[in-house]
Amino acid sequence: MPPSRTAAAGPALIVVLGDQLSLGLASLRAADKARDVVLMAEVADEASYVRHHKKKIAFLFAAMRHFAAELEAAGWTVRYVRLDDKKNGGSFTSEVKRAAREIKASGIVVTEPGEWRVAEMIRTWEGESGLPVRVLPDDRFLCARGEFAAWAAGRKSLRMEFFYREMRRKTGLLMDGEEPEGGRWNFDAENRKPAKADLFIPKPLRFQPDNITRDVLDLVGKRFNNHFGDLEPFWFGVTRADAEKQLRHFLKTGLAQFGDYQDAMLLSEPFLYHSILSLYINAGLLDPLDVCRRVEKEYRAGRVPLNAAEGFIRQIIGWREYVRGIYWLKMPEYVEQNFLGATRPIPDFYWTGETDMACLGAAIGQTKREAYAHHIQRLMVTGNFALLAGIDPKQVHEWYLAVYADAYEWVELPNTLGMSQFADGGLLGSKPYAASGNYINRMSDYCGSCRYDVKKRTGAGACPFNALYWDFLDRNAGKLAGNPRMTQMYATWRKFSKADQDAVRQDAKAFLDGLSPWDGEE
Ligand code: FAD
Ligand code: DLZ
Ligand code: SF4
Repeated sequence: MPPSRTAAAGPALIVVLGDQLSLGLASLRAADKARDVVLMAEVADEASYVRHHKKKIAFLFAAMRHFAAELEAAGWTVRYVRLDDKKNGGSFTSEVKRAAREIKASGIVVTEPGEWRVAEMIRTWEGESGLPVRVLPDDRFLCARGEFAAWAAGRKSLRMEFFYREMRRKTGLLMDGEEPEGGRWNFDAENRKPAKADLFIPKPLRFQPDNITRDVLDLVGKRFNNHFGDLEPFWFGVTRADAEKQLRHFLKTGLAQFGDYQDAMLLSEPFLYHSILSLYINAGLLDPLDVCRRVEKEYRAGRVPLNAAEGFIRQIIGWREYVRGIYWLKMPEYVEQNFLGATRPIPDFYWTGETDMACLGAAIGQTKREAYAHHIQRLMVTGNFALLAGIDPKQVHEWYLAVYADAYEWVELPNTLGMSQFADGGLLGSKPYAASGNYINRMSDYCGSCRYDVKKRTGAGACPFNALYWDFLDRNAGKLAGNPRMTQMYATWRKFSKADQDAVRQDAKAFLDGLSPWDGEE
């Protein structure tokens, strides 16, 4: 139901945000197609509050324009504000006020946004417009915010694994009656294989930009030229139909191997067996539950193994839902957390990609080109380095929010600040994801082409991850040595000779002192 109104009242203004591109959106379901007006707006404030990757802005604007056309074709009246429209006031609030006034709206309806910042903005709309504002729950997620808060209440530990089991039971996905399919909830132990470049590895589909997308590419090229990343070649899908094609392509060519090689990294294969679906799911072009049901169907039909189907479904109904729950449970304080007291500015090479550490060069170079890196690159290369080097977690968060096409704060922040930087002191993970060069060498082919020697801990040419790893443990012993999951690592560190410990400290300090902080210019 739209806001209450009399027979003579004007239409409701239905605000659809850039990541709400779903035909079944709660606010559209609540609207009267014959009478209400949908507002979608490209606004400068949203495009520039962090320096979003050019491809991310282009993807979202092109997807928004195509979605508006899809709504119009389905009979909706859509008021679409382009970034370069002369009267565009540059913010959600200015555009909502202007539209409400011009259409003589009787009220405003919006589905709850993905970000705290935008939720705070929406709170002001009633005062700004003088109209009633209805905010509807975003039921594209499986677990409502209140449901997550109820699950979390009174628990000592909010581990994802227990939440995930609830979601399996709730959806019935991969269940065998009351029991998990295959007798276990989690088959991760089977998902740790390194990959070899001679495997057959599928490539994500590449979509040709149509005229609508070409217009957006011209606009982004002109207006956001100083933002991070390459705009072209632009090959992302921008419609529901494109996203559906990529989903089918993944089910057919990638899913079966997804589990086995989930943690692997290869120089020549940025996408490996990953789905490249997060940008479509997060923008609303694919429904997460539908994606999971289709994955289960592949397993039930005997076309993919259980470790692949379970691993994939866990990422969506487990991790994705869980991080969203944590975000809304803990914001706004969450973004300020800095458990390890890390204060070093982010090094310039995160923005320039210029580093002679081959692993970081590969992950950041690929991020610049594609606005994409897979989970282990984000967690164990760029994230691990920032953690070991003691980079300010807020700066790390702003980097991740800007550079990936799938990044919205509700999903990016808990992954970065919590999982990757341990800045929440262990809410998301029981120990920091800290690793030396040995892990990267085991899971990738990066080290072979690096000027550093991954086998060397200290001295000329030693892999920087090695001294940094031990120095990280040493620097943070007061906070981490009591962690039962780190006992083994601290025991090893204590066995180092005094001279070896000093060499680690000295090399780490020299390396960290040599980092150039980013000065705002690429
Ligand atoms: P696949 O590997 O094919 O996984 C399938 C799907 O599972 C993804 O499409 C995604 O919807 C979901 N998924 C997987 N892992 C996670 C996770 N940890 N949290 C939430 N959903 C997950 N994901 C984002 O969607 N947006 C972000 O801004 C984001 N920032 C991250 C920052 C850091 C530091 C880290 C470590 C992870 C981040 N992730 C983020 C999670 C994950 O890296 C991406 O979802 C994944 O790489 C997207 O690529 P894909 O679609 O090929 O995923
Ligand atoms: C990320 C983004 C960008 C770059 N631009 C817009 C925009 O112009 N219009 C819009 O409606 N949404 C945009 N977004 C997404 C929002 O910043 C925000 O992340 C979501 O609305 C979630 O609250
Ligand atoms: Fe990265 Fe060290 Fe391997 Fe070089 S040797 S690629 S810096 S892990």
